[in-house]
Amino acid sequence: MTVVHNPILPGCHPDPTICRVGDEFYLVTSTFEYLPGLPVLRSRDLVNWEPIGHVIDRPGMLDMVGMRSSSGLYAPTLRFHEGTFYLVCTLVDQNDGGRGGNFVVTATDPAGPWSDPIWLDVDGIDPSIFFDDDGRAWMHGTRLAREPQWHDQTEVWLRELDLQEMELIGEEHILWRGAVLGAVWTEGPHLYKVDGAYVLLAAEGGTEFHHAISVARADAVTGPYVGNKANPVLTHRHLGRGADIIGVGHADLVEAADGSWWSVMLAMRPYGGYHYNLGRETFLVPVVWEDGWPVFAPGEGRVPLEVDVPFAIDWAPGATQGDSTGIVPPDDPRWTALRAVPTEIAVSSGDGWTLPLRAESLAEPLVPAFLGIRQQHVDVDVVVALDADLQDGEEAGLVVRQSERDHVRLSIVGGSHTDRRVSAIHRNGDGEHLLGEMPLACDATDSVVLALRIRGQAYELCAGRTPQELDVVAVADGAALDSVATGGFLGLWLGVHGTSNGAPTSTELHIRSFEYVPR
Ligand code: 6LW
Repeated sequence: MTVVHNPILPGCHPDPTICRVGDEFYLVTSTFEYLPGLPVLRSRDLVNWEPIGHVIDRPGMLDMVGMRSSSGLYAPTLRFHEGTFYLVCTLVDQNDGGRGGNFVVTATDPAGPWSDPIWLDVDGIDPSIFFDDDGRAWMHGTRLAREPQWHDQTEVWLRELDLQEMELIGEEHILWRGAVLGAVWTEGPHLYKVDGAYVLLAAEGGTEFHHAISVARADAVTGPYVGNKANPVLTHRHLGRGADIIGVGHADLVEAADGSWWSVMLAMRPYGGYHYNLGRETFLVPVVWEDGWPVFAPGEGRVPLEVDVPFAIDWAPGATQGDSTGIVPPDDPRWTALRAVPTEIAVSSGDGWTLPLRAESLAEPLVPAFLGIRQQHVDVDVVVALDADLQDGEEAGLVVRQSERDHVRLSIVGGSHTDRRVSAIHRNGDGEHLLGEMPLACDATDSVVLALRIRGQAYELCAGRTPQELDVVAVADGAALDSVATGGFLGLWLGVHGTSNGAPTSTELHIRSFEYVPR
């Protein structure tokens, strides 16, 4: 018996989907505007997860340029059928630029390569796919209800998917509009067949404080679906904003080889007030079936901080699970870029990267010169050694990123030797505010060390010549950066950026090393 600590995937890992093939479980989460997108993790025991690849991992698979933050890759569903992995997902363009939509990709090896996306002619989000005993594939998902009486409400639709032509066929069925009267945003639906009955799991209440999991059942896949009297079967909304875990919802179910059932779901851990800078994280919860209905966390009724997993050998979480400390080398799967894969904009070099500056800035929904990883710990130090021979008007440095509108930069600015300095800037939608500044008494080609000392909501921004001689330039308020404060769906990313602010440039930023040290 091994005790596993929740969340199993700390940091921004929302909308988990899981399936099992033989002895192995596979899990994928949403990644929005970050690429590579949709990380695939493998586990033999539900406890230790090894990153094996990404579904969206090569240039040209998707065009996300221009899609603003919290657009991009939303909730996926992963399933396996007769030798093929199927992943269905939505590319959301919040600017409504006419791009995106629901797509399916396939692979024989979940580590990749995955096929190019095949677009499906259906609107809405959160697609899922269910294979019936007779081999028929049924797609379902959520979208705004069409009938006026359901104005502003979502509904779960179902249609058959022709696996040969990869297109939706036959009649559409509306399965579900939520369990609780007045509840909003029925979403994240998943269908299963358990003991001969069709079981529909869906989230409702919205992916924030009122999030909840409900379940309905039918004798035919097309319905009618009848809700469980115990709905919502799992939520933390009644525990109040002071609870250690909130926002429980968007769950998927899996049966282990020993016949036990488990659920992965998203939830948040607020701290420093009602803020969750780490974003929506992935949690594991045991499930039993009683009278044909799933019971989540039986006997407890809430997401436990510790879960006993009888078949787990050992609890030895890896880097993706937040158990790594020190230099993050270029081949570490935690690295992401914005709307491009890291190797499209940077070249690995020793322990770090060479990142050519780009004219695009962090304020635009384009492809800026940015490389970053998720903040996975409440208390963490990030130390980077950089050098860049910057020209006037250029800047390069550390970033705490929520979005184009909301981020904090600690940038080296000033091309000429004499006014070279480090500026701490908070961009909060309406404008930029200088948090602090410090002169840099060194040659333009000398290395500079920039550091973040994050302790709860205090983000101390430091600079100096060596990690041993750092001065505090400013302290940023993390509570202004999480999605409670800013809107959107994301946790914070910590990274490095460089921009010429619109001018042509040939400047290269050398990231000698990027250290991430949980405290
Ligand atoms: C996702 C929706 C949700 O599509 O948030 O928690 C949205 N649920 O199902 C973005 O992650």
